[in-house]
Amino acid sequence: MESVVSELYGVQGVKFGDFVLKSGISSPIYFDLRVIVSYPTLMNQVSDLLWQTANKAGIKCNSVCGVPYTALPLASIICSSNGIPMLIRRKEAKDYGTRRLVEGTIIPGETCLIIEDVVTSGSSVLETADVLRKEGLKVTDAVVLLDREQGGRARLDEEGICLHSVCSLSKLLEILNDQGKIDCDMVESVKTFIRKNTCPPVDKMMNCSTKQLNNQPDGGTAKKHYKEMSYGARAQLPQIHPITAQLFKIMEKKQTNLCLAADVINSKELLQLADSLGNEICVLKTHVDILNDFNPDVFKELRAIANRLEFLIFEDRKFADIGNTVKHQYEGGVYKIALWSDFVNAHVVPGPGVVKGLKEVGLPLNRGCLLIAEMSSKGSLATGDYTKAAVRLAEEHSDFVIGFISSSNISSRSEFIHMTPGVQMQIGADNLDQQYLSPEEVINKKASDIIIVGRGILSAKDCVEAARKYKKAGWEAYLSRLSSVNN
Ligand code: S5P
Repeated sequence: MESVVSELYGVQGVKFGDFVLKSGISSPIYFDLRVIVSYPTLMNQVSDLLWQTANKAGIKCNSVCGVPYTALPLASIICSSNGIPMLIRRKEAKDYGTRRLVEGTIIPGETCLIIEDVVTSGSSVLETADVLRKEGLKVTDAVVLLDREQGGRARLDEEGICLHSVCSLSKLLEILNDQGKIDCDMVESVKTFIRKNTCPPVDKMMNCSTKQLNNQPDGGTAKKHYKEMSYGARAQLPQIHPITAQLFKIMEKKQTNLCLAADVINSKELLQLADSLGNEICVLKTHVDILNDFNPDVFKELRAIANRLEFLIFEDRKFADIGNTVKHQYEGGVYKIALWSDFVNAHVVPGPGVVKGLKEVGLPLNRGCLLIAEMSSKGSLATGDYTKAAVRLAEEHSDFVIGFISSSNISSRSEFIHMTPGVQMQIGADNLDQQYLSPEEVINKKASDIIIVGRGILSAKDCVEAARKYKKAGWEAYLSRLSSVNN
């Protein structure tokens, strides 16, 4: 193993320095094991070690599946050298209609062994296990080249998966230190980083205070997920999209989970609302196409207010066309939405193309997108399998999709945000089939994250006072949700 560790260091599969992770956290160590595909001898050695580890543990399996993408070629080598059937998990379904997520012959009831390169929180292994289990396969073990010792083992254990690692991070540090490749200061700095960034087991997390949870980077991606986690803690999750992280931080700092649906038809009124209610909200939602007097300067001003008062802008465009069309609708036309809107939303009815099209424009600009998984209007067709398909689509495009428009919490992944429209203090309906739930119902009972309020605020005599009332009600519902599950 020593020689493999040395080789990994030599090909820069493991690097030391100052790296900013996707979550924004600064790390002294970085793994990029994708590079090993360029070194066939090393690939064979790593595959060999993985298989030896499985054998030593006495694992019996009918097939092997590598977590995409880095572990795919490792699984291929293992299967080919040892005569074992392989399964390939697709990250993206080939066709949305038939949705084959696993390629290969699946015999329900058989056992499949998962192979992975690096385990941190365990979420990638769990995702693959979920997909395999949904196909009727048993998943009881996973073999990994490197365990970063950040809580992944305990989390997988809770999900009935035993993790076997070829090497732990502590062992890797020891080997590289013995070989004189890193000094003792670096070893300490990495160990300190790991200590501070370890996910606690779920049972311990249940006893954590909100403050403790805020310091945990990955406390809630496990079974007891974000119902128990503070917004601040979720901002630190390793897989979090930068927009969602920013949003959670704003929510925690301003103590608000209120989004204003600024459904006004006059630009001046829109800017005045943004200015006077900006302190109370985390998001301002626009419908740019209802403005009678749109001009691009309005959105320059709106952006300036958003930056000053710290809220995000969400253009509720509800894209619903083929990828090529939505790309133009998002980027161009009169409104140039991608220029000023932090995130947008899309219907999933066209299939993955709508997300792919929007992503081409939004990803380079660091924008995000919500998928409309449910609607607040009476008789909505977005229910059942349609809602589930939206969740799957979000999971397949989590580099761009930040969450959902939904009436409740519909995904187990803590990095997704849920925003719920149809909120007023009084449960009821309008005369055009809009249906209303209370902030308490939406945030505490249904475990959504953000209430979207339009006329509840806009029709009030004093909009600022009404916004404060909704802000308080939404925040109190959130606090009582946290305390009811963490006590
Ligand atoms: O299902 C939905 C989705 C959305 S985004 N139901 C909704 O009402 N919305 C939007 O939320 C709608 O377009 C409007 O801007 C806002 C609700 O406004 P209210 O006045 O009924 O609170």
